Amino acid sequence: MLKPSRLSRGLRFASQTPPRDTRYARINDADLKNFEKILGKSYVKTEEIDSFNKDWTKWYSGNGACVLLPSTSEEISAILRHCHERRIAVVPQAGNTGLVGGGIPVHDEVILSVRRMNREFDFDPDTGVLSCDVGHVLEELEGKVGEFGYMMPFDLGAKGSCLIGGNLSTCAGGIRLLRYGSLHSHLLGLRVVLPDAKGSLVEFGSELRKDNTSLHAHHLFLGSEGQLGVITGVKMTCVTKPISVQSAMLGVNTFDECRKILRIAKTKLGEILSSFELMDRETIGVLEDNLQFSNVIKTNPRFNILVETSGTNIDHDREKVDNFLEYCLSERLANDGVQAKSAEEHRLMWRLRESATIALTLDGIVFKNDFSLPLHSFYQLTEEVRARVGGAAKRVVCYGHMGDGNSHLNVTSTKENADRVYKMLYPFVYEWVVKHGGSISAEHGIGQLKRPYVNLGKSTEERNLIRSLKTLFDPREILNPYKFL
Ligand code: FAD
Ligand code: 2HG
Ligand code: ZN
Repeated sequence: MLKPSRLSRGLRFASQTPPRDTRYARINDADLKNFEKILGKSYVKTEEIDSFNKDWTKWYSGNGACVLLPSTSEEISAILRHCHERRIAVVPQAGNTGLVGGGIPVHDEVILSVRRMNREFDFDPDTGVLSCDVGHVLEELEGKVGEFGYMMPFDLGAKGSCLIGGNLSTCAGGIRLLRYGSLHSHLLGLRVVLPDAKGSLVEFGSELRKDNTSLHAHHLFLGSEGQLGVITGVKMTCVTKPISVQSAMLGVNTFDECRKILRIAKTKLGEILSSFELMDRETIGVLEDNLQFSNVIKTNPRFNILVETSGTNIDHDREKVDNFLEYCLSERLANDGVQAKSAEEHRLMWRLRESATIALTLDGIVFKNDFSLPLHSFYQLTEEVRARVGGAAKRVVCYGHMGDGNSHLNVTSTKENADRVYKMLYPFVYEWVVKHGGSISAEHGIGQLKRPYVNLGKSTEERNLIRSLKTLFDPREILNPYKFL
């Protein structure tokens, strides 16, 4: 018989864990034998699976007793057919870098990892269309399409570990969205296996840029967090790799000035603007304290803005960035401005922004947030939270993709204070965001973290329609249960 997992339940606030649904079968030896018949013995793991049962944040740990590692859509179809018949709950998992516990079992769901789904790779340099399996690591895809003079239309700090399947399932955002739009702008088609009686393998869309011959149903899977079907392949557009990438940092006194600078960046940098990121003073503080990094801007400004441009002409782009900086300084919107003059300086600027997530983990407990907010109230929430939690928290920091209105407000605390800080934060921040016209998930998703709050601001009609869609795709509700659908 299967041994129970030795993992602890991790840090989980009791109110967020729904009880195990007894409609789901517990897997037995006969199930394992069947999985072994489909995949071969080596790809049905029951030992040393703790890393699949624990998420990146270490907040969530499941008791999935078995990890399945298929390498083809047909194998996934056979697995889902069996799980449908036996009503076994399944959690799809990709690179396991998600920040909301979406790819981790809540109880004893089987973990279906797509890590081995990385055979197909096809790229058409004329159209820029990529067709591939979903188990490719984002950074590796970036390198592969790079050989043809293209790049992926999005980029994340987790690029070295996350897989394109996970990116699609979370509808990942990242630092290039301002320029290239969301994954919806690039998706052309998907291959999906449904958790129905047949384990149906469905090809949605095509590799054509323009194809209005059906409903664009594949878009439903973007951001569906593994609750509608298992995505096994994708067809999407890539973008041409810029010849010139320029970065600059500005030191700014007030958030109001940051907003003005964003508008100026849009007009003065225009078509070459590719990122507009924010880090407040406290974010720089955590980088200095926990990673011993030093800021590129030496005057310890209240806000740091990191601007990037991507274009085709180095001299032209540098001149544009120079003019933009000069304008911001002469208008006294910024106190400081530095343009990266070398690849090393560019790397140092981005290292600051991309290391914030890691630096915070060294504080102890981290309460992560991922809000879309109208710019006029973007930083107000951080200030209110700072006043609200007072000395109970270790740190309240705000960074994020300001150009897209996406704030990553993170609050850290000691283990002893965690419960207190949690209660001060939730549901206060979620209600605040909805009241101010924002969204409680700009890019990371709902997962386990935000599940109790997913209906905030949503109408009954919308919720009912979405429930019906779930039932249509997953009639026995076996795929990623206990999550938001
Ligand atoms: P996983 O974590 O394995 O899974 C994520 C979700 O997708 C789960 O619900 C899972 O069930 C589902 N899933 C996975 N594969 C499939 C599949 N084949 N079919 C159906 N469902 C599936 N996110 C951003 O949006 N922007 C950022 O800038 C960003 N930066 C990050 C920086 C760091 C340092 C870290 C650790 C994370 C960051 N993230 C960011 C969050 C995370 O990297 C993304 O959500 C990423 O898209 C998850 O990909 P993954 O392969 O790790 O997926
Ligand atoms: C980022 O933008 C990621 O760096 C992670 O989305 C955000 O650490 C976070 O909260
Ligand atoms: Zn982000």
